[in-house]
Amino acid sequence: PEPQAAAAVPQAGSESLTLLRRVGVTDPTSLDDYRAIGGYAALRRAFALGPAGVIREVTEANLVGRGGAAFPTGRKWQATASQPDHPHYLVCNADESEPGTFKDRVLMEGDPYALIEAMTVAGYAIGAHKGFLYLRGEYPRALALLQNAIDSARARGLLGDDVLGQGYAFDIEIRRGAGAYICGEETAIFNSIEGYRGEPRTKPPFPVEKGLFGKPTAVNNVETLVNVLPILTGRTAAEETKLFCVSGNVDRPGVYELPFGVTLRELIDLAGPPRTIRTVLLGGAAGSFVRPDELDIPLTFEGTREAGTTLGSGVVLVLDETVELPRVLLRIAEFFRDESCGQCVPCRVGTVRQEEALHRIKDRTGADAAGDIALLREVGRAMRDASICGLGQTAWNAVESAIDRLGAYE
Ligand code: L3W
Ligand code: SF4
Repeated sequence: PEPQAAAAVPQAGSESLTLLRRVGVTDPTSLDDYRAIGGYAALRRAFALGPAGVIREVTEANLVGRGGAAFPTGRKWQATASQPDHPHYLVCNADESEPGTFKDRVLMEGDPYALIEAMTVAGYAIGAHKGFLYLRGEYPRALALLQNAIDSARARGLLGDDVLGQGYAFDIEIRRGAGAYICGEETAIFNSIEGYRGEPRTKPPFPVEKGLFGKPTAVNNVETLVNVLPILTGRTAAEETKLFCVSGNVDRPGVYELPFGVTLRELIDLAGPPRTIRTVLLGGAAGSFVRPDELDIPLTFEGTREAGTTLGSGVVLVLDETVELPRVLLRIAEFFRDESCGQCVPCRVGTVRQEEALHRIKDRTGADAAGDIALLREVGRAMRDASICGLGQTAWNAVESAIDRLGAYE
């Protein structure tokens, strides 16, 4: 066991864990250990069910994507599987780059075989024979562990021409990102794998129809895929969990696995809250700030949406009363300006204008705050309505929430 992995999971060893059950407890380099505690039972069950049966179970379990957008996984798989065009591809989006997000890293470093097994199940369900694992370039440890897992699985007939002797061929290739946040956007991943600049494509057509190399492709986040294993081995809907990445001013930062519906307050209490909470950034840089009197929000995709915020990729960044909000907002704006791929005007220009306005407000130079806030709203609306991809569409979310919910500049 790696102490590093255990530290990242404050609940390590707890009976209540499903997705993190093995993290910090078993040796991530040992296929034998993985199989000894239930590994590859889900793939065997998948072969017994057949592709349509797997998709049915995933659909009935109401699994939704864990990258932030919560799209139903069963629907995505069904749409890919039913395309007449071939080959079909599976892409695992492991380019975890959302600020404050580190759950996929913990899964990949602590339980790499689970992801390899889950990708094999997904590939089988959608009729793919090749899966690409698009990994964040700054995760060298995950790379080594995943490559070891792929190689040893292949050597034991769990990948390759005849997986588990079932006549199904599937293999996995790792591709590394090179440091660009935008390459986590699903269609930018396709361009990156194909050898082009990592720029998003317009949607539709959706990847399920025209994805990697123009072929039907299912793109799934790491946590989404890993959820398929307990679904196939009998987890009930009531036992479904979510990974939360808790950071900032708490005593025990790390990845927490909890049932959906736990409140923000309960989660922060587990992590050891500061004396006074000024705000919590929920959902990442593309998410929104919430007030200390809003901590009873239930952490479900619907609950957070109804409260006018988002669960996103599970970011919970806790900030105490010492936080300098204008500086945090400026940092977020710098991030989006840096990471915009520059392909479309609203985002390329809007992220620069947003940063400039936040600079002026912070330094109180140039126009007064009211004028700059009006400008921010106008630029924000243009980015949200007219950008090609999620980056530009959400680049104003956090700033808007700080102005409207927190009164950041009052
Ligand atoms: C078939 C349709 N497929 C939608 C598919 C689509 C995609 C998925 C979600 O991510 C989130 C945002 C932030 N037929 C379909 C269809 N799909 N309609 O469903 O699609 P979409 O467009 O709603 O979202 P998206 O662009 O995939 C946006 C989050 O991502 N984000 C950053 C995330 C960062 C991480 C990380 O670091 N791990 O996740 C930034 O915006 O929360 O909700 O597959 O093809 N009719
Ligand atoms: Fe690139 Fe931004 Fe346009 Fe997305 S919204 S395609 S990141 S310029």
